[in-house]
Amino acid sequence: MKRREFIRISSYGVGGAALMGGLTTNWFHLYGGGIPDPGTDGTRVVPTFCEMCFWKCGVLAHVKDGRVTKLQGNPRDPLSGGHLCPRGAAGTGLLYDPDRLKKPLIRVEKRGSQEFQEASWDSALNVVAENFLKIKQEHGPEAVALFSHGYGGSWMNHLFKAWGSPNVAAPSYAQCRGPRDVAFDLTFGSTVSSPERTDIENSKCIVLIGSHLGENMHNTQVREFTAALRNGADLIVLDPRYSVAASKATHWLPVKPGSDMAVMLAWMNVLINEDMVDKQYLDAYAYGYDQLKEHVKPYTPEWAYPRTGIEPEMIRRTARMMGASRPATLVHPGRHTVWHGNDTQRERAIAILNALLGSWGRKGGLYIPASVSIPPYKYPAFEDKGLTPADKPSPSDYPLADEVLAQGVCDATIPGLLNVPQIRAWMVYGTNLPQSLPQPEQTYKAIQALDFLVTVDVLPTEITGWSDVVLPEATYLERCDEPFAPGFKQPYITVRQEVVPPMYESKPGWWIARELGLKLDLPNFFPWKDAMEYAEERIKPLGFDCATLQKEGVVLGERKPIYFEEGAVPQFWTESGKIELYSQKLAEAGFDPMPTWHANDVEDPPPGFYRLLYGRAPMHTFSRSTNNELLLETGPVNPIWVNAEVAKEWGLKDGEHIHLKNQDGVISTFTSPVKVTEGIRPDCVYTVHGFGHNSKKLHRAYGRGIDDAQLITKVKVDPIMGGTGMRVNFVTFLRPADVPVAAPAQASDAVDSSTVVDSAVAAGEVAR
Ligand SMILES: Nc1nc2c(c(=O)[nH]1)N[C@H]1C(S)=C(S)[C@@H](COP(=O)(O)OP(=O)(O)OC[C@H]3O[C@@H](n4cnc5c(=O)[nH]c(N)nc54)[C@H](O)[C@@H]3O)O[C@H]1N2
Ligand SMILES: Nc1nc2c(c(=O)[nH]1)N[C@H]1C(S)=C(S)[C@@H](COP(=O)(O)OP(=O)(O)OC[C@H]3O[C@@H](n4cnc5c(=O)[nH]c(N)nc54)[C@H](O)[C@@H]3O)O[C@H]1N2
Ligand code: SF4
Ligand SMILES: [Mo]
Repeated sequence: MKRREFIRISSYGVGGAALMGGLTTNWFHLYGGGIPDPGTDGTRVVPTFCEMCFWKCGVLAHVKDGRVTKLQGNPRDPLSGGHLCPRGAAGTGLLYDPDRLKKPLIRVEKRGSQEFQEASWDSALNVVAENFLKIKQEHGPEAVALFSHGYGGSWMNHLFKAWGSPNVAAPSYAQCRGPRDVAFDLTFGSTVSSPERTDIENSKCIVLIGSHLGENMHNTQVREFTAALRNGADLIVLDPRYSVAASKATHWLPVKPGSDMAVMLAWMNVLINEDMVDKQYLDAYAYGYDQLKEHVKPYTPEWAYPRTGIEPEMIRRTARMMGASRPATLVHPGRHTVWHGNDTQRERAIAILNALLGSWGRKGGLYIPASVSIPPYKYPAFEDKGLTPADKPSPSDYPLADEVLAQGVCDATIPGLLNVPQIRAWMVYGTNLPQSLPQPEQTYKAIQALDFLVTVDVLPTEITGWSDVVLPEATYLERCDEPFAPGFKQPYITVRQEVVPPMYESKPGWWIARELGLKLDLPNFFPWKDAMEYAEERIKPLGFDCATLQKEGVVLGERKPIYFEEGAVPQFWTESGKIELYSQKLAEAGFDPMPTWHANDVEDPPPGFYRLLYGRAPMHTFSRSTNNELLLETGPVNPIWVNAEVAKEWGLKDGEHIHLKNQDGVISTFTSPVKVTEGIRPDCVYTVHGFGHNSKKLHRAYGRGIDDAQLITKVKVDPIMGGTGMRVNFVTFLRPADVPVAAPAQASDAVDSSTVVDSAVAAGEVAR
């Protein structure tokens, strides 16, 4: 194994990829301002669905002279309702991004340094297959791991099932929704899934704990949110920051970060004491009400006040507001829920509040989704070798984790860190691990320890620079993927299809998985010739064909009852068959059976430091859109929100560029402008995730803003399910002139060299 250097992928000329003009003027207003559609300038309209984020809105793509001229929402699509968000409308900014990966690349050693060489697909895939097979022979199939994110990842997941590795992980679990899914499953026997089963539209009282709808731009939710507010719904927002949602709120509660559990326990106390719970519903469906009633007795609003900063009267008033609208009160479960390491318990408190208000299964609460069920493709049975994932030191750790932990797979790659068989090779599909896993120094350590790394991506993001082989995927507008039939209010099925042929030498994921499958001697698992033949086979039993689906984009299923009051069956797949306010399963595993306040759960920032909070911007999706020319127009950088008093203390001016330095001495490579504001508590700062790319081949994104992931060198792991709590880092301010010369802090060539990474690796001995 050789040490990897970060390689800058060289560009191969812009060719036919010049960005189109004309598009930039209208797309944003189409979503926000309801400006009339300017009409198509295309000659062909192709339905498909979006992948600018993971929500999957239905799209109508207009094509003229072989080019995509406009992307619109498909009015037949229940999820988009005919509207795309700014990112969805800017999909052409990705399709025609001149920085796209264009040809397969292989790392080679030349004159003592490493560089990429362009290669044919056949030779690149041969290198992948040879390495995978060699590792399999020496260490078993489980020594090869897959990280994936995005809908196209399903082809790689299938490949890995056939290959026989259990080490398949995504940062969208232990770095995102994991605690929420486990908590709701413990309480109701089902998760809230994606799209979330939130009936925001019909809600009379919406409670947002963090969840910053309006900046978090999941289309359906934002549209329903706007509609509910227009209809006069109450809105209660808990957020240390004056978010877009907070600006619309009836009551904004600027809670001390990490103390949400205390507010929620006090809400339970008031709801129970003042008989504002849905007693009939609880008698019929819930288990453990009496224990809960006893348990929350000490958690009065007066008790919560010093812990949360929220006045007792405000806690009472908001509890009464929630109680008055029950069961049409929705305490939103959120999505990015890995905050402080006690996250499953915080999410349990959210689940329990919904139960007390009787909102699970009820109109305006959390509905029971219905879907068109598509039969699976009939493959031969996958061989069960009894292998278990290597993501935990022992099976008794994180006992309720129900998916593989991405940071665990990373740790299992570092020799000697976990007492498990070492992982030797990674395939990385659609996830930029240096920016999506916390503790990037651990990620770099793991990458250096690998025998082999192959990446499937569309852009030269950071992970590609560390790869031995880079495979350029066709974007979502150039490929077919699996048919999509989510659980939703209206059952439906939709299709992703090729709007225009793949540009350059890029190939769709299904093709890459199939070719690789054949080279890995797994032909039985790839009997179909292409994705359409595969889809045809699966859709046939439903009584229509792919041609209909391709033409319409969406076929609606039969509407089914989605609320208990209209006939949805109350079924809870918990051990007791009831809603578990008291969780026997948690008790048996040695955890609090009911959410409990532990004063030491959340540490305060040291003097001169501020808690680093992060979130979303409406016009960006993580690190994947910050090179998109259309989106950079409205979101060019990620300002650092600093409380006005704090800014005064430090003499910071609005717009002044600063570095951030964290508690472990890590200094952000790049700078961001300060946003001086009253709209954030003085104990924290905030910025948007996804900026601060250090891959120079992202010509527009390189060097723009601070990368929050770089500063997340500490995590607090949720003992229940292994989620990495990431809001436990503290930062202070550093002016560019005060940055020590030796620190990896300059926006220079140095960031591309292995020396920077070496020092980061050496500094990062923090255990997870
Ligand atoms: N535009 C856009 N939309 C997206 C995405 C995107 O990339 N771009 N990504 C999607 C994905 S995958 C996810 S997971 C979601 C994430 O979106 P959410 O689930 O909404 O994420 P949160 O972490 O809940 O929200 C961040 C908010 O939490 C606040 N916050 C920070 N700490 C605390 C605290 O201790 N208590 C409280 N009450 N609030 C706190 C922050 O100030 C910020 O306003 O967004 C989705 N939507
Ligand atoms: N510091 C920090 N870390 C976080 C978060 C945070 O807010 N802050 N958020 C967390 C959350 S909620 C989530 S869900 C995860 C998400 O983290 P990731 O899953 O890593 O998501 P992205 O950052 O969007 O990474 C996208 C990668 O996919 C590539 N890509 C885009 N489209 C395609 C495609 O069609 N095909 C292929 N093959 N590749 C494609 C992009 O070029 C990029 O390299 O990150 C988590 N990690
Ligand atoms: S929410 Fe926006 S980016 Fe996400 S799928 Fe829908 S239109 Fe695309
Ligand atoms: Mo996420």
